[in-house]
Amino acid sequence: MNGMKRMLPNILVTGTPGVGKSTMCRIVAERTGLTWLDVSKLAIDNKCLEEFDEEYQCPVLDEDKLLDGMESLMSKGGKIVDYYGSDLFPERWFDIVFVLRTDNTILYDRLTARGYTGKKLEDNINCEIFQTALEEAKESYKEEIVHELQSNTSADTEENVQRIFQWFAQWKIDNR
Ligand code: DAT
Repeated sequence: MNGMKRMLPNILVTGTPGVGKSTMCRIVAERTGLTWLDVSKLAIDNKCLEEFDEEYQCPVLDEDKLLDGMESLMSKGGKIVDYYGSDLFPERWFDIVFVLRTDNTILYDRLTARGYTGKKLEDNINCEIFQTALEEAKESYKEEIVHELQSNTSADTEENVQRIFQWFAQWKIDNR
């Protein structure tokens, strides 16, 4: 941790687009006072998106620029980071990692409602089927800090928020 202990923990919330990361992070941020960092939005705001990738129908991310911009925020602690990927971040940034999961048929409807079609829709559904986000998180962080959470219903979201809130409360007791 750079030799410096954080006053508050950093949490990573990852998973395929549409699984409910931002929905859950918004509520966790409200209840804990942690600052929600939506990395996709941060990349736009910090002008980290470059030329357009025709195959994937999305802009190319300047990772170094993004990470440089995030470093000072993350070293202060107290962030809940929301991103579909997890292998680009330094391992030392996070105290715990949650991977949200959604049943394929439910995710299909959510992404369709969001306007996803064709290859983009298919690729994202395949990522969920092959649990790409979970595997990536397990390869990038210690397995014991990586936790899978179901996110099919609003009751699931509430349960997940409760669980994170409990973990946060315990972290503060253990680290005071
Ligand atoms: P993400 O940030 O992972 O892309 P989101 O939070 O924008 O996902 O959610 C996508 C849509 O699904 C949005 O319309 C809210 C809805 N949603 C999110 N989590 C849900 C849940 N656990 N149960 C039902 N709907 C959910």
